[in-house]
Amino acid sequence: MGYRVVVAGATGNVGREMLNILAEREFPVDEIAALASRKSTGVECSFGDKTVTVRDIDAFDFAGWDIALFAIGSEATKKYAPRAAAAGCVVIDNSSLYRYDPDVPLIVPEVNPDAIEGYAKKNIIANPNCSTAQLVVALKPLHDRARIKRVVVSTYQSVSGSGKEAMDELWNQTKGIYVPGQEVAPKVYPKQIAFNVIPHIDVFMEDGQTKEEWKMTVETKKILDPSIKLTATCVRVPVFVGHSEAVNIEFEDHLDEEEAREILREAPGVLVVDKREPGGYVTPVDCVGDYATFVSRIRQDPTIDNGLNLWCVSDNLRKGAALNAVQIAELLGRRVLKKG
Ligand code: 11C
Repeated sequence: MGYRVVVAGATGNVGREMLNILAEREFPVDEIAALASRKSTGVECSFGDKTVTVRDIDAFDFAGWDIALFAIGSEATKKYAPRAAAAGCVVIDNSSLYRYDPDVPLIVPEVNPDAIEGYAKKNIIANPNCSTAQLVVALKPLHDRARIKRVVVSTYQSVSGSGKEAMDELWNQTKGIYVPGQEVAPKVYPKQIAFNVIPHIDVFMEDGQTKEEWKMTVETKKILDPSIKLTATCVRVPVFVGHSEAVNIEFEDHLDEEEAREILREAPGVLVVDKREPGGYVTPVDCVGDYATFVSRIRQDPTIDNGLNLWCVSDNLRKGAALNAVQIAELLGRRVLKKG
């Protein structure tokens, strides 16, 4: 016997990947429901070699369904997640709505799987922001060995993190930029994204950092260790899929770059590609469609005691969103629901 599984937001970037990954990983699904807002009702979505017809989330009865993967944004989540949870369906939510709620576990299965035990307080589990998920997968095994004191991270985030409209904006702007009369004005982003980089993701906060930067700090503390200090600069780059991060780490104890490389080679969810030669590192286009968090350019930082630098890349729609949500569902199945 398997599970009755809901994917809410099935027509979006992340929802489509949730359906793909449930099928790819042969999650034990007895029945699948693909939900979206009324305007997408009737759209056909792929689920492995089958298709599912999208239903209206507003008219959907969650009673009798085991797990709902939500990728519908915070506003809609506020309306539908409590409804699903009250009907006995465990919600795994990709929005930021519940991430900072002390009664909701925020989980990256390679890092804090035991937090799953807290799911029952609200019947809701939160999935982290994409830029946090890949980072903590790389940090966790290093933290276990040498205790991280401080992290300085700069991100290079792809436009798929802002949804399909942003991908269209990059595509159309790129095509139109040198064709007189076909220029495409910025709409999703406040400045041109084609052939440019924008040091601004999510809203500005009072202290001058952006919400994306704040999320990386707060989420890393909740998932990995509240004692870690982290400062981030988050930047949007003209890449369709795959977030990259340049990471500087200061440890309590000395950690040799060779040992760090060996630790990361053994770490769950991590793939080390680190040849010190042209092309001996991973770029976003290499990681699209993959599950791993790739780590390259591991090297000592000689300007501080116990410092390392590394480069970390992952598919933001997969490990950064849909894959992590499906891994949480697998964990929930193994540890709690025990049906599959
Ligand atoms: C981006 N990280 O790349 C964002 C997308 O809190 O789940 C995901 C936002 C979130 O724009």
